[in-house]
Amino acid sequence: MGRQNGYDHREIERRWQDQWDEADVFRVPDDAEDPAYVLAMFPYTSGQLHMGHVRNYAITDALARYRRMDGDEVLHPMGWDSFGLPAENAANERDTNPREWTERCIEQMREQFEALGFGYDWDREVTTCDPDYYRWNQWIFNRFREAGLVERQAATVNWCPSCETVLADEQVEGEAELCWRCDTPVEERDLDQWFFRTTEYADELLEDIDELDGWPTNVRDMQRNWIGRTEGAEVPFDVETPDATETVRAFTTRLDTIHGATFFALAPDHPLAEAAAERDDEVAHFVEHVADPDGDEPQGVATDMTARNPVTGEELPVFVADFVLSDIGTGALMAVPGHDERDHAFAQSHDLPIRQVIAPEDGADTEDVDIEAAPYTEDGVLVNSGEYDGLSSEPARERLTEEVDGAESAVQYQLRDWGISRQRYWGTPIPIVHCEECGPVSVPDERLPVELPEFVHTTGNPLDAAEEWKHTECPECGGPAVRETDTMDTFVDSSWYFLRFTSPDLDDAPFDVERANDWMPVDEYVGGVEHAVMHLLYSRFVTKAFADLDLLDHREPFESLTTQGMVLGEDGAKMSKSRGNGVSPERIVSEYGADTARLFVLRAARPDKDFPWSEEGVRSSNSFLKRLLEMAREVDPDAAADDPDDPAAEYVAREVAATVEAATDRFEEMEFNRAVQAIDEMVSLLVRYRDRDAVDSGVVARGVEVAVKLLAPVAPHVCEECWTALDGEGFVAEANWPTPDRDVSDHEQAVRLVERTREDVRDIVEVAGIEEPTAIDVVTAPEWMHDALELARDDDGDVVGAVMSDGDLRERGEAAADYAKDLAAAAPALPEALAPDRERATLERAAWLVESEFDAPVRVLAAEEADDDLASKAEPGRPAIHVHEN
Ligand code: ANZ
Ligand code: ZN
Repeated sequence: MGRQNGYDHREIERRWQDQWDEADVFRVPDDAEDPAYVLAMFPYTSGQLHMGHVRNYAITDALARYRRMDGDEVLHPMGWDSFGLPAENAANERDTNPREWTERCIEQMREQFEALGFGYDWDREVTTCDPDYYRWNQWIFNRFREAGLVERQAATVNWCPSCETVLADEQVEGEAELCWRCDTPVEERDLDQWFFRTTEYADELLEDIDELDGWPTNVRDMQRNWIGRTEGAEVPFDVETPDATETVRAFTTRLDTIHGATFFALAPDHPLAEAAAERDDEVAHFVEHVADPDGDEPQGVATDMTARNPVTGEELPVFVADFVLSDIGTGALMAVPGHDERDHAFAQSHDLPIRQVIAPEDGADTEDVDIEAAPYTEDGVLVNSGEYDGLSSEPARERLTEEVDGAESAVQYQLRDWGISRQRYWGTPIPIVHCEECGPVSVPDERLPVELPEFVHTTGNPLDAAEEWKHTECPECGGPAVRETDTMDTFVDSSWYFLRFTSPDLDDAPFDVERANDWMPVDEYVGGVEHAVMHLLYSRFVTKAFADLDLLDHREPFESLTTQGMVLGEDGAKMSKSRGNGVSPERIVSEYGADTARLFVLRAARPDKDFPWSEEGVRSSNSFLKRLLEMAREVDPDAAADDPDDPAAEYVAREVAATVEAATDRFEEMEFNRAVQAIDEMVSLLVRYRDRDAVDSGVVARGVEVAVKLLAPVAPHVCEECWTALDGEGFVAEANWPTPDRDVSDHEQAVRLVERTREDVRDIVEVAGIEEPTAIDVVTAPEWMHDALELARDDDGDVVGAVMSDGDLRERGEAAADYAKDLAAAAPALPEALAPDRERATLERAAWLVESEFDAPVRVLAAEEADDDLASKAEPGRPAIHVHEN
């Protein structure tokens, strides 16, 4: 069957997969001596791999296999991110339950992974929906709660009044915000929700980004923005209510504008706003019905309170306004319509004064700015600000922070605590029991896991409907109590799974502290950029919290991060069902084999770049593999390859050594595309060399062996097959990574010399219209020119002087003087040239390439051996050439 493609990929691939498995090639001991941890973001269990997955997992597999051959003990595990809403939806659509559905998906995906030949240590498989895994989410919840990192707060959620349930954001459809099940308009509700206090770590999460130099810049920037630290000040305002004077602090980034404050505003749920609502129906109505911070027009309502500006002593009206958010700063602000957009809009709609207190730095003329028409929001120079007039914004802020009574510098973060409550079935039950007497009580560790009850099809949260499960007794007082029916956000599962892989079967702790310390941090983490913020930030938070709980010595989980680019459709657009430009991994694997699929996705581009699918590229990857296998089957594996006398053989041997070096560097950088390119070029050279008359078969055998080893991380099955043909011992997957068997430090210069010489020959043949060259002379420059070049290169001023101050060179007379002038003209960009003997040896070794191209014998001559006219045209790095013809 698969034979039509040159080799029976199906048979070969299955056979090697079985053999790796039997020989435990990818098992890694717990206590490795040279631990390397290579990890791909584990997949959500949708049941289907797409090309993006193939690429993601081919990247880490190639890296892991390379590191293993290079001597590391590599942890390269795989698991399943298997909780989440889609399983629940699928179960509802299909009359099954989320667990069965998920298990089927896992089976399918594991088979697909195996068919692709990914080398995972399956003994370490981790499945987040297993009670053996999620009990540790609960254990972690308990530890975090003890450490004060868990909080229960009211939060606004989507509520469908008809289904009587909370909806996830993705269950609210369209502009009209309708329930996905019953099309009822969704309402907002404040419910008590559980939070992990990520904000406790805001500073450290931000600061440590600076040290993540193995991470892409854009991801680091996205994390910085997400945390969103702003510096400012908090200032106390005395607020007069009908009953008392209260001090309310306001956060501001623009203390320099305080003379321009013309009103004061409170968030609708600020305690003083709520108190005002009790006194005033209009305020009450606004607080309950109107407040909508998403609306465009800022809205608000006046109150019976005033606030005293601590600098000017002015009485300012106090409003309750929807654009003041309760979880930013203090939930209260001083409004400066002259210099802030929202305050300006609000002032215009409520007919409040707009005052300019900042003028542009240059000009400093208030008349340049029409403050009624639009706010001036830049920094500038203070005006209308009493004794502060004339100061620039920045120093004014500093002085005011010092001089205003009770003012203090303050920072404000955009980062919020992590709301982990989900009103859904398919997740980790939050281990809390609500007791009327004791309030929310943690389920003690020894009663974990709190397992999910049986799934029932219902409109609301199935946990709410699980009456028997729900009613329990209070762990503290033994009285009747009700279980928490919220489950955890699935990002909790993925925030620490990389630790579980280090001791997956441990049953008295989530992970073994010592093992985790050994393996962590993950050396290379590879996944989609869509996780730049949430997953990666949560994982960093959890790692830091564990470190503070003495569960880990590391404070960052991922040393290096690669976000892989997309595999686009053949039309260059994102693969999608609607465009019909998708390519199924299953078809490619069955038509061409796993090795071809892997080779294609790795050679197409660097891991972080997008690239379009190309069936042509797939076919050419496939022929490359066929050719390698044919060569491996052809060569004589016993031929020795030590020191060939033939210069051509030596040329090839050097190219092989240089390829080893180049490909190794590329593997280190994960530039698999460039590694493959180097291997590809070397194989082409081997083919050309093999087809000559006189061949050193030892050199060819060594070259093929090297190609097979270098390609083994990318196309492992074919390479095992080649390895067997080469009489290799054991698996190529376990063979030693090759090292260069020759010094190739001058390889780059040698390549440049040979390339240039070949081009010069081509030019001469073409320009002179030579049809049948009979012989080609290549004449290298005399030694003294090399000396002159060296002197010129070492000198950084007077090149001619430097060259002519040398006695031997002076004796050369006019020839030396002319060359010195040429050098001076070209300086300082003087090329490095090989030493004369190396130059000749290099050309002699490469002569066969020229001979086979022009079908004429090549002589490499020293200047002294050639006629003067020709010799005088030679320069170091650029031999003179004469092409003879009949
Ligand atoms: C006076 C002022 C004058 C402000 C001015 C800005 C410009 P960023 O920079 O986004 O962090 N603010 C304070 N508390 C707020 C809250 N709870 N809800 C909404 N806005 C609030 O925002 C800081 C600025 O947002 C603060 O600086 C404050 O307005 C407002 F010409 O104070 B500013
Ligand atoms: Zn109780």
